[in-house]
Amino acid sequence: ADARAASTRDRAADGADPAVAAVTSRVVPVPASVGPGDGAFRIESGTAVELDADSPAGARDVADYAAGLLRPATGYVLPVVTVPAPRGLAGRGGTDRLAPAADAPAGIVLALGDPDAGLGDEGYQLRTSATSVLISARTPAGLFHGVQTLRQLLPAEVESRSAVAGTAWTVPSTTIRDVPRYAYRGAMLDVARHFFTVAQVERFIDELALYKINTLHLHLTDDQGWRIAVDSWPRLAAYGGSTQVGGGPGGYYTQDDYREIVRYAAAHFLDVVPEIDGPGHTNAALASYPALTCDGAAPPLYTGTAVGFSSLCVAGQSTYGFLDDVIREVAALSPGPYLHIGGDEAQSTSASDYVSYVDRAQQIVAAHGKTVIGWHQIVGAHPAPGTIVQYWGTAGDEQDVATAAQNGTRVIMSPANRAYLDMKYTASTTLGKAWAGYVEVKPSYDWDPATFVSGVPAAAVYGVEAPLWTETLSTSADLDYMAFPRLPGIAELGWSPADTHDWDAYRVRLAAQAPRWAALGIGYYRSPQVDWP
Ligand code: TNX
Repeated sequence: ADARAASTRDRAADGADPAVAAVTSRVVPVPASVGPGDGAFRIESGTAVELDADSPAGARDVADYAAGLLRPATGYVLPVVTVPAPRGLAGRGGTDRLAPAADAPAGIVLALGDPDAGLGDEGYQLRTSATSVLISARTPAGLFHGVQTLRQLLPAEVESRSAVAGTAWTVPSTTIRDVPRYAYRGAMLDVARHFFTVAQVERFIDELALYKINTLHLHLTDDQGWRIAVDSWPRLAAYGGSTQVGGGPGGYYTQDDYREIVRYAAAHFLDVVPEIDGPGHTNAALASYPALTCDGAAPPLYTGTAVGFSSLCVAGQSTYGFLDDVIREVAALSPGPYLHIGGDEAQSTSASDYVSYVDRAQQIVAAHGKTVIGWHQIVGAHPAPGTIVQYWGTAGDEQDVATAAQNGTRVIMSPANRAYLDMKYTASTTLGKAWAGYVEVKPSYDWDPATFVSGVPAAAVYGVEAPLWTETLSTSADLDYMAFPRLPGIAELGWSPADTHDWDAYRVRLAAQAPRWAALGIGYYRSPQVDWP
């Protein structure tokens, strides 16, 4: 019954263990290891969410979050209660004491501690008994991920925002020990081609958190719009943010708006990675400040969908002052470690200007205390120690990326023919693009980040990211339709151990998510590759 004795795949493969199947047939990403529990737990009207009285604020926040998730559908009070330390939870984090003390209220118990010293920054254990479900972790992030698993172990109606009568809120009997495969598990939202409001971004964050994604990459600037207020260059947002693809009004985030996105993301244990793309994809900036162009003439704002036509004047007098100001202000708004410098499709920049821009941008980002991420073309410059590149090719044979990775550059995997959420599913998908081919659900899941690019050592792969470009997408319903059902598959590639990878098993638990999406109001593509309920 030791969860560590066998991997999820071993247990699922023997097929004989219904306790394990109760988890592996429902939870995405599938947990690293699953075993039987000490009893099924049922949330009742008197259930409390418990934590140690001396728990830090981060753990209390997760307890409040968990109670807030479960209250609407259950209609229960679900008070968050603290247990005095002497009777407290420290011992419950251990592997031997599973159940709360006999006099403790039955409950959902959140315990900070590292029962086996292996849960790391994001791992957790979840153990059920007839009287409790105990989630233990070394960090609040781990507790939060454990709560997402608990959520998926409950009936899908738990996602309803109004009380649901007649449902037994039962968690199957299980013991789970779960740690992520990769530290970086991202999704990108392009808010430049179409602008998305703070509320729309927060809805997207909710969806990412459910699948244990820990990074939101925001593509903040492009030819069609500049979406973040920069106090030292105010026309970037005020003018450069005033339209979007198709000519709509566009928009931008004030610095307070952006802080709110960062706060909301942090409350869901996601970091925000801001991207300031350059030297290409910069028409909105050039239109706002003619001093950034080589001929001193501002181009008009752009509302089409072509790429590769714009470039900052790399040798121009204003360019690096502009870049330093922008990076300084954006870095100051960003508690996370990363800042993305773009670097893709610079087809209107000479090769030598490109190298000088990327090298200088890396220095500026470092001077403002952040680690650089850039699209993988930046390997053509001189990746600084620590720089991370984001691979968005399709072939997997890019020798320059392999060489950089062998020399220490880390790689985030976003192969466009697998991980791009804006690719059409089939020829009849009305939204999206098809330059990397059609990407049905199976190919989007059925690849290995560790081996996709030949010559990139597995240890150089830092994680995965699913980019959502928005030339063709302008509403939350559009985003949902392209992200679901592919986003959960990329999330599973990022979280679950490689040896759990199995399309036939995955498609079963993916199908089990559909009622949850229905309750959450997420419209999705009903791929014929999945037997939807
Ligand atoms: C390529 S991916 C781009 C974007 C487009 C996207 C559309 C990348 C780094 N650049 O500018 O929006 O394709 O799929």
